[in-house]
Amino acid sequence: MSESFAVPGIRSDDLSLPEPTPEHFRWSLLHHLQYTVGKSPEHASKFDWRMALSHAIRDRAVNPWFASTRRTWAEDRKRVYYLSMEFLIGRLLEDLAINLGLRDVVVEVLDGFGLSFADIAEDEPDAALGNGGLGRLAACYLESMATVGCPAYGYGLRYEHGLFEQRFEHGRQIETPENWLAEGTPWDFTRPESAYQVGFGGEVAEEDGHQLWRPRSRVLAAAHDTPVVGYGGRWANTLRLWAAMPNADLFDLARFNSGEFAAASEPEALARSLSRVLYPNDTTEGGKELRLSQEYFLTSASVQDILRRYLAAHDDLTRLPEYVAIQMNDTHPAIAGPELIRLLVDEHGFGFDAAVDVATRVLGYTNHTLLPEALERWTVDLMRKVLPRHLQIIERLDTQFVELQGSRPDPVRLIGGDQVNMGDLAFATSHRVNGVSALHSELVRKDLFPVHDELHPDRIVNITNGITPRRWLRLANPHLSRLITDTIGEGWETDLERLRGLEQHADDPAFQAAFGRTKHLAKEGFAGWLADEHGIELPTNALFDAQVKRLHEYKRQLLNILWTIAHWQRIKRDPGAGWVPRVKIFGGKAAPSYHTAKDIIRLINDVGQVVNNDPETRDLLRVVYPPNYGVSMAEKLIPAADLSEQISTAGMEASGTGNMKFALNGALTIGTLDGANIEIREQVGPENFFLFGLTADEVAARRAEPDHARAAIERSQPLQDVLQAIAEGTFSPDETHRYGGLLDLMWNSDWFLVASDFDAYDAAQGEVERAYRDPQHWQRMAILNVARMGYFSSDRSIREYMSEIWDIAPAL
Ligand code: 26V
Repeated sequence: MSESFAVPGIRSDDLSLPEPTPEHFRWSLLHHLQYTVGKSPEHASKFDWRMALSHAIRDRAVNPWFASTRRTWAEDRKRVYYLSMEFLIGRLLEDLAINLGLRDVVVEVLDGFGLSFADIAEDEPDAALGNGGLGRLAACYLESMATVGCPAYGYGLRYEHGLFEQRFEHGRQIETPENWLAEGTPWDFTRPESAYQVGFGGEVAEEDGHQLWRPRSRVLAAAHDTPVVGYGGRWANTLRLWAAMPNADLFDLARFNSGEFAAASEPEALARSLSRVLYPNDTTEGGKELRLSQEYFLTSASVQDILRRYLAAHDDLTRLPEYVAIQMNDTHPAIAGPELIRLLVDEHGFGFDAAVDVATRVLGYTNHTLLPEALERWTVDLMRKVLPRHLQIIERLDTQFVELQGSRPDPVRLIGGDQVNMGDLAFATSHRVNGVSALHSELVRKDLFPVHDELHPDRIVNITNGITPRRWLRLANPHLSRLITDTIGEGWETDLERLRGLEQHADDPAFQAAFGRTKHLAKEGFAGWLADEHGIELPTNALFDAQVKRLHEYKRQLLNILWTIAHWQRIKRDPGAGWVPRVKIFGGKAAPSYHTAKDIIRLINDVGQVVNNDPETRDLLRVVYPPNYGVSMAEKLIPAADLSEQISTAGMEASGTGNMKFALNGALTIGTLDGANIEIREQVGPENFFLFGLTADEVAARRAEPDHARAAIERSQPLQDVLQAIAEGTFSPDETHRYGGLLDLMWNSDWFLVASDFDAYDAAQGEVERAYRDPQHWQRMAILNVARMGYFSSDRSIREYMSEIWDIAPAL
């Protein structure tokens, strides 16, 4: 904490900027170019202009930000703190320009200089501080909290390196480090005064009846704040990211001066490693000390900051739940329960039970997956080594939890055998636990936490995920956005249910044609980008069929590529059968150590090699896999897609949010009854959705059948032909047995039921073909999809969190 030099009497309101007229904005841009970036217009590069422009726009975020913060303090409002190891933000320049209502002015001013806004925006690296769905959800929720006026802070880590970059070499995934901070970021404000010590290791001593934790080492958490401005600029919140900083005493100057440079810097490097890199796995491998340390680093700094802010205005910590809600994004910050209890007991004189009561009423936990391998568990030994005091607290919570279960023979344990179960811990220390779609929440109740649910029947609630329509429609799809506004007027951006107004135009041939033109423009945009960036030419008259998401067996990219092979074989057998030309688009990264997922990537690329170079089928079928899928690629691709592949094994995709982005942009879904697909289908109407596949119950039953894989393959001639072609090396002529591993999985285990669902998927793809041949029919279905997607705005999700979990009223 640094000493206050506050100057009373000068009010920040007096410093407000003049109206953002083109004249003023032009001045501001040139001013920042010259005095912030230090370049003259004659010598500026694209980067220089981007930095100047970002600063000119950021200036405009400051006043709403201050005003919101002041109001929250003045009205002593409850705040929500969203703790997440991931925030997959993407780019911010255009997002802020749109939300602040500056986009048109910016374009005009840049035009005046002969500069293109799109070009400059494209220069910004993505902030890829997340793996996939969970991280992107956190980013959408931040934006919605600012839009609906929910006083909130996002807390995360300021990773120096975000999610790795993906390249392909001979079809194989190669990972290279991501470096978004290399050129610096214009968005954040460094807050050296908001820094906290986070302790690790050491031991717990008893001192007159009290437990005292003496950590072995301490790392400094330094705050970096980015303003998050809601649509219309009426409210702004803070995303506070912690950077790990070595304490000054860690650097051994004497050693350095005597020439031992590396050794002198080692403890420093170790401290910094806490925020060095985002873990690229989206499932735990267990026993990773650095990962646990990162989680505690985020959690401890955030909880300290939260208590400091509360105590600046209050003194009674028993009333914390009236002013503070902490949401845990999955179990990654689940050490928040023990940490809060520790601070209340060890530093604020609470009794254990009173501390547990306060913590539980403050905390909420969102579960994002049922996959057993993704449920975090830490060994007791590791916990003792890194967080000995927290282990004591968890042990006591475990004892109480077992007592609560009375005489139950095989009680659920927070510590089972030699492992701490973070899901059970998060449940036990939260007043609400939510799943992220209706089906998922049901399975959380029945399969994951049945005993907890029996003990606390009101604790589990469902909050179906949502997406922000500002980024995923207004920003990503300007042509469709304009058509929507021209048709139903303004206001849909913050009241997405208004899209219903499009329903009445679904049968109007003129509107269908206009709608079709927006899709075509988006396809040309994506195709142009693909040609410029990757030298791949696409026929834009073809059906664009897209599956983009992390590579995972349960998401079944394998099913998609196997069907693609079957389709190719059929075209070759009967090239004149009037096939609908298709482009199969894949995108997504595999965890570096996930070998099966990497084999699937390679197979897709190998199939592309053969299919795209086959003169017989080239005009009818393409397979493209642009590398390094992320938020920015999604913004270009999703508006261009006709068909959205949401084909996970039923019961395994918690929700999905890509499914929502595609449907909102007028792609039709081919999908299983899984996650939010079920609710999307209900909303858009079953006749406007291509459904196939086993249900979650049927999946469980099928898995119990011995040899289900072999039996299913033997029932399907097309699938046999596909597997045989792969086995013969059709797609790997230089290495016939390259896919032996995948084939073995298909024949002998097939946990994800690719074979069992193959024929149903094939039939649904046949339906797609038939529907696409009738453009008016297709257009009508697509329009109805857009019109009925209002429910999936993240504003709706956030309002539900506010009323059902956080008990916060909107400030707007
Ligand atoms: C786990 C771990 C474990 C350690 C290494 C890093 C890491 C990163 C992420 C995860 C959990 C992944 C869970 C996840 O992303 N779930 C997705 O959440 C989306 C938002 O709710 C949802 O739409 C997807 O269906 C779900 O898969």
